[in-house]
Amino acid sequence: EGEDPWWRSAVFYQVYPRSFADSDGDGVGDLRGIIDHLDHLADLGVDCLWLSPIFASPNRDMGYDISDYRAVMDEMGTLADVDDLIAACHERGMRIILDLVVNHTSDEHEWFRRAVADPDGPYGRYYFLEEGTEDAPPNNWKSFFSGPAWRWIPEAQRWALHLFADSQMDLRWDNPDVQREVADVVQWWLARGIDGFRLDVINYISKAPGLPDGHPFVGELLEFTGVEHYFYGPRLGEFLRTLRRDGFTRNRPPASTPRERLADGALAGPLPADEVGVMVGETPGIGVELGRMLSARGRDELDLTFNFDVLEPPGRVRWDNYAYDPEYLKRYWRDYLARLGPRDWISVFLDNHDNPRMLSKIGAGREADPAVRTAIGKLLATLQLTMRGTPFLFQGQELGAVNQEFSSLDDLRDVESVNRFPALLESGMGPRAAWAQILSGTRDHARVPMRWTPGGGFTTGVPWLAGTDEVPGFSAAEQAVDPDSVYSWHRALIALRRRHPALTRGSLTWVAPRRRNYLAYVRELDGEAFLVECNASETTMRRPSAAPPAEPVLGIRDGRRLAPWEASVSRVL
Ligand code: TEU
Repeated sequence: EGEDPWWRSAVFYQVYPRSFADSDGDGVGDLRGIIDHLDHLADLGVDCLWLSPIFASPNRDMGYDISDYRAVMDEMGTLADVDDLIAACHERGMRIILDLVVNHTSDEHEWFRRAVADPDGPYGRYYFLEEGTEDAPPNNWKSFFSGPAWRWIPEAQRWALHLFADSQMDLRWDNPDVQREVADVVQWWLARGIDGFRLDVINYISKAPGLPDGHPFVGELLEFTGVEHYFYGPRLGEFLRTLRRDGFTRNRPPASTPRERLADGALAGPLPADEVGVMVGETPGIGVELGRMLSARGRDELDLTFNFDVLEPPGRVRWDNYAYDPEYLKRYWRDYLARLGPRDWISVFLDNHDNPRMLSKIGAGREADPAVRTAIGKLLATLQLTMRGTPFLFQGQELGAVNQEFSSLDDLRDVESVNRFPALLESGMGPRAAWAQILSGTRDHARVPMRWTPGGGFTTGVPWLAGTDEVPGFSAAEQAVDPDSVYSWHRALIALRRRHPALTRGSLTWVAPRRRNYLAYVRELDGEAFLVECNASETTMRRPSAAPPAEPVLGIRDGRRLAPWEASVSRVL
């Protein structure tokens, strides 16, 4: 692999299993459903699937609250189904990674039950079980899902830390037993044949010793109080290196520190051949510099990170209703590419299961016109699949999926939204303003079932969460046979990437970056160059003279103008 590990040129595709395909009519997506639809993904050209959690879970946070890391969630199938899915992926030349949620476990995990039963015993040290009295939590940290980050556990007469829902108990990583348990889970799954893990909120696992109070935030960022004490904790790098060595490496190499390997001259060389699992970090809030450090070659921490700054321009939060300015996309990408070194790499994403659809944020209502919706869907695909970095598509992006028209809280299932609405009312906000926030930001926009057929096709039963989008033309069945669809565009782009390494490994040079709403760059490698050109606006644009002469490969190319929302890839002459 060396300088060019497989995941650098791969296209990843995130499956949200609960909402992908339901094979048995219980309204919840399952592993058989994924297997039945693998050809959709193979046909699209996907290289690696990432499955959101499929492990046993009471589903307070839809699988991000795991009660057994070695068992499959009842509604989703069995271990034998996972084995079949792994085999079915590998048969098609695809890889598969799972979601490792180990900042916390469900309060129904055996470890937590034992901890509560005997807080002074060995399992008591798996969690943050702090002594105290019921009226005074150990510090002022807030939970991301509203309220304090502490829950009083009467049976144990202790406080338990939970950065997320009050049933998601934070694990104590400074306990070597916890590190060993997690490494064992990783080894167990690698032995079953998976190709790595996406590691949930992995930058939160090292908490500042003594758990000091956070400096309080005000207003919208209230839920972040305490974040400075765990978002890049003092032992984070060490925990990750240990996890890589004991979990992700099949044949444990002789212990050596990065410094020793540097002395060996090994840092400049290929990664050890026994490295088996890719480590994709979900890393909220780390920014470019820390992200770069966490995934730097030879530091042996993460392989890829997610930088969430792309999701909202400064001054905006997910709960705001606003039109996302595509100029910001350009500014964001220019800025981070300028700060990454030639050996650095990052993941490139626009959608996931925690956010409203980027297509709708940019469309800001204009995507109600199916032609505009298609055009913006193609434009975003063009940028994401030709940007420098590893693209992570989220299910539905290839179909031009948009936000939903939920009408009340009863339509929603996400714990974050369900908790947040009453918390906003309690803070003095009126019900209308509170609902407007939820409607802008709810994670359920992205979690509605895939539209396989015009009528749905996700389940024969009642879906666990209902989608409201019924616009004709945007189901998988319709798009697969339409050469002008968002799906066909994705497929053509991915095929092009495969054939031309300039689009993956090539250099990237911006063209006329100061031209507003014009997002264009040249990707070049070994004498082959492609021009990517987008008009991210609803008005016709004159083509800048700085664009090099080129012939279109994907899309049409009028010599003088770019149509509204037009995107194209051309070969530079
Ligand atoms: O998300 C972590 C995270 O920081 C956020 O995206 C979070 O969901 C929200 O934006 C806070 O306001 C990961 C998972 O992707 C998410 O689904 C889980 O709920 C969360 O961790 C807890 O496991």
